[in-house]
Amino acid sequence: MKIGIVCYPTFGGSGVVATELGKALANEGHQVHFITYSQPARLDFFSANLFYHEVSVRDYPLFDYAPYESALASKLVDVVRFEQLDLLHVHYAIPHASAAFMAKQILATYGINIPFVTTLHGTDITLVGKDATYKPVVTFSINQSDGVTTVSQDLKEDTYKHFDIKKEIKVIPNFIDFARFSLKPKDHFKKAIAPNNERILIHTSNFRKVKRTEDVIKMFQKVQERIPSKLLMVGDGPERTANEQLCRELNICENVRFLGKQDAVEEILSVSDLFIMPSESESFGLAALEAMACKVPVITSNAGGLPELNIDDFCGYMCNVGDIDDMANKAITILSNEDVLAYFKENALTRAKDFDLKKILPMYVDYYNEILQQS
Ligand code: GMT
Repeated sequence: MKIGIVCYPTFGGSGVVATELGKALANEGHQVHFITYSQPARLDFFSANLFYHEVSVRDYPLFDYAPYESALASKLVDVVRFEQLDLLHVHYAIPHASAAFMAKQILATYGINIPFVTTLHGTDITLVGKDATYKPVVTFSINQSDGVTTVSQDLKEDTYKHFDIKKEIKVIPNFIDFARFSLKPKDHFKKAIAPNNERILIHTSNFRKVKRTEDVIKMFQKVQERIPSKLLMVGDGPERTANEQLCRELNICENVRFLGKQDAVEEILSVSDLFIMPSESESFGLAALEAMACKVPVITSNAGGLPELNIDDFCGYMCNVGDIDDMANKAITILSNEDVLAYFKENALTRAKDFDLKKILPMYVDYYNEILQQS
């Protein structure tokens, strides 16, 4: 197959899933064309089956806001025509699904029928898409998609609840590539971070409000009072400065390190004992899955699709959103006994294996074939 992939080429979860999916499809012999405004973060190598087409937006003094959606639709028309693509797969509804719809209409005037699949990732539905500013366009472009997938059953139900959707939605969960995410021998990291063999807790995210990073710090403050421990905060975003300030107020700075964005997150996860994800809303929780693949148990909220990933009292625990005391108590349960910790670590890996790329990739390929047959 010749597949065009459209995504946000940033560090966000939807861009990561799109890029990893494209790489895996290319490995299987499909030809994959990424069409984005910059090179996706994890696509910095050569592969015979991978192509990158940059969408450049012309600036003009008249524009307060450059019309990215029109530039993307025009680029899609160009790439589909000249690379003879079979199918487009757009990740994140806004503005990718509506740009694909526009491109499809234009291509029809050339006698070309190109089906497009839209994958909804979470905030395109739960936060941004629901907003009246975008809702009519999101509803229309989902209904016009030839195929629609969500990354969890919960997101599927949310989509039907908040939008007037006539299309059947297929659930295809996030996946993990064990070739990259697995326990790495990084003992020297561990010694540097926790010289006295303290437990290491970790959080990775884009530090937006929805991630409730403040809860991570507040629960950690309680944990470190009972168990010698360190906290690693990986990533960057709007809440980081306030979080650093909170650490000063709580007088725990010597036990907390803000590492910023990290490429080799699997190496840092490999020295960690517990991953914390207290999100207000989370359609799947890819970052938690990455941790589990590196044998790190997780404490998550029970929001959104997290119960479809985290099994309570097996690979970690789930707590109500904002229940910092419960999160701290459960963390102490996992961390205070060597055997208990080993049990949860083993189970984290066992659960992650349910989302092995090798199991999930065929679901996408089968779905593409189904859509191609219908159109
Ligand atoms: O988590 C983020 O803030 C990034 C966001 C995105 O769209 O880039 O991630 C969403 O998509 C991921 C991949 O499908 C999911 O694993 C995340 O749970 C989801 N984030 C939210 O729903 C908040």
